Amino acid sequence: MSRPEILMPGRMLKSVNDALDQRFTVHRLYELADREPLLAEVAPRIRAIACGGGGPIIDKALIDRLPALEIVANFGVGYDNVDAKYAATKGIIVTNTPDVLTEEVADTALGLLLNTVREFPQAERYLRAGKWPRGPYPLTTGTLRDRTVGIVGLGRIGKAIARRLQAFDVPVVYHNRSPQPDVSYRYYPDLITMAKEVDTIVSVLPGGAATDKLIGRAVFDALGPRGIVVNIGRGTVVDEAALIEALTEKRILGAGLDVFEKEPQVPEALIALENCVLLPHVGSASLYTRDAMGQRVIDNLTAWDEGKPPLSPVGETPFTGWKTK
Ligand code: 8YV
Repeated sequence: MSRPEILMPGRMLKSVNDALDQRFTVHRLYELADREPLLAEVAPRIRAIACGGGGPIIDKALIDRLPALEIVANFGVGYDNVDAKYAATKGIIVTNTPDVLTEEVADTALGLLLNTVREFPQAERYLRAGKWPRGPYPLTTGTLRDRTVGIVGLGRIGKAIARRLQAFDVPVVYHNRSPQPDVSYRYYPDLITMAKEVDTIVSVLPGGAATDKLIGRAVFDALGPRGIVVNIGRGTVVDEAALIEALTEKRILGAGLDVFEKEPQVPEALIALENCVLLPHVGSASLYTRDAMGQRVIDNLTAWDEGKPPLSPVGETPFTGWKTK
């Protein structure tokens, strides 16, 4: 029997490439200056896609070109790069990589929050610039000691962040579309109401139309001049232009961002600001965790190849059986 043919539109980890090559015929679009001839030739035979955030979008147009497609295995817990709703209408299963990155991303969130509040990157720049002998780094206005953190999007990662904050003795509340049954943190159905009552927001929300620019001017003004905003979810959730204004006018105290609206582009205006800490989307970016995420992609595709249920189908495409098996 011939090996199943799968499409890899963007670059993926070596471990993923090696494992997939052993089992499948992999067509790598990113290696080509013009992807069209190969895509046109292989499209009718493609039964799976292996992809990830930062690579080409798996949209309706691409899905429509692949009539034999059964599974889209995404590297990443977020899958705003895949039109999962449309895939569902075609009986295609989309999988992601939850759980294996939860603790890593929560670690990053705490690091980013501390760095933002206590200005550690700025203090380090001060030392490296040789300024310490001329006097100590100024005392920071911000501290975690008098803060209450409102988590926006209390899912698996949000809960791991909340657990860490509890260990830091920092009170936690949250805003979600619906309350979570397994936690005792105070729930706010309304984001602005929560923002008025806390001084710190950590967003873990996924991207997509439902969350687009949810955190904007109204939220910043509700937080007020002590306000800190940390975003570890998706950049599109924060209105970047409004954030730049709020930071420039000191209507909030600071921001810590691991994600941006148009990655890898980061607005110059943001880079120029001292009251924010900026990371190049490294929330899950350790070898340890990225390998585990890669293994999950491999496991989902292997399960499909063996006719078994996928390990982690996304909510839009619950598994009820494979299209052709
Ligand atoms: C990855 C992420 O950086 O899992 C996610 O949703 O944002 C990150 O862990 C991203 O998926 C890389 O492709």
